[in-house]
Amino acid sequence: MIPFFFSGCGWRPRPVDDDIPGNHILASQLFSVADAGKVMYGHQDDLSYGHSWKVTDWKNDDLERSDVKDVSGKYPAVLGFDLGGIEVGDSCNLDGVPFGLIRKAALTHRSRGGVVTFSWHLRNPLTGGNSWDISSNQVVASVLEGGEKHEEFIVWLDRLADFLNSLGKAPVIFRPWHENIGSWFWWGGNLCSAEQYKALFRLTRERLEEKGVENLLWCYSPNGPISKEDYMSRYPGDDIVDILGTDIYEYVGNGTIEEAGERYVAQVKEMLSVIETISKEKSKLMCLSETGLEGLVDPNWWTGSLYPAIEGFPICYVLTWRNAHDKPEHFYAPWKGFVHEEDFKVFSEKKDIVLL
Ligand code: BMA
Repeated sequence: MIPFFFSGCGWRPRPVDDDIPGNHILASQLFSVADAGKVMYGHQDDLSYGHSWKVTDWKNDDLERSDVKDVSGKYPAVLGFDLGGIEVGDSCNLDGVPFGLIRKAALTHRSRGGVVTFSWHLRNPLTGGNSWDISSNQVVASVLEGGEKHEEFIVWLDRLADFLNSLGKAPVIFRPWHENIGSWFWWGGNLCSAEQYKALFRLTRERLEEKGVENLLWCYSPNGPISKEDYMSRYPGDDIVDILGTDIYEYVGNGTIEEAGERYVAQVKEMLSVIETISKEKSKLMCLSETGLEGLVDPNWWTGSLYPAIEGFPICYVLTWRNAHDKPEHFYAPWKGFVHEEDFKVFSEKKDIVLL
């Protein structure tokens, strides 16, 4: 938990000794961004692949390619990666990205002045399936103390800890157990009790810290929009969470693109208003941890939906999801040659949007 004090112009980390921990520096960086009324733009997997390319020889690659940079001339300020697969000792994550590349990209991005965030779509320890395997509602129970998979799960956490420790002093935002009010992951709303969920989050933080992982900012990111009551119903605790986030996507469904855009703007505003209230009460950072419109089917999505949805909220960053290189329709950020180029450029040049 990072101690904070109110400086008059915003919440900032308390001054600490000469040897300031990396996560305090990162928190300070994020608070300064939000205090200045700015929002960092982020993109998942940005340096490892894009819409129609991927890094193949990562050890000899300077990681200078980025779909966002191809379009705007700048890297995203925030870079997201997923650690799903690290728990079982795989060499690549669930989307085929080598963990060596993830480490190199994270360190490269940090050295360029950017911020790194990790999500974790880990396997299902009870069934052997993936994160989306919700065939049992006993999975969370099984990994908690006294559960049949507890010991094995500790090994999973230790493998995660080894990877995080291999980043040295580079601080990152860690965002496990996300979208936990819905019921599509094995840690979801109908798959465990609130107490079990909170215990899972606490176990994760405590075990990582026991293994010497102290350079993280921990983000809680339920799916939105939900009420304040629902958001707080599974909140793991002020000593566990550093950043309040939420994941909200735009879906077109059976209606028109215009209706989807209006619905999305209303939902994001509603959710960010709820989180803003909590963040003020608790002196916590806030962000829009995942968002997007798959395939960007609205040509004005950046200036017509995303920007109006987040404008004026003190979020330190917004992250759009990945541009899959092997699924042509599965993309959430612009790429060179796509109709969105111009609209994204206008968005990226707004005075309150930060790229690198
Ligand atoms: C999902 C999709 C999947 C991917 C997963 C983890 O939203 O993009 O294809 O495997 O995230 O990155």
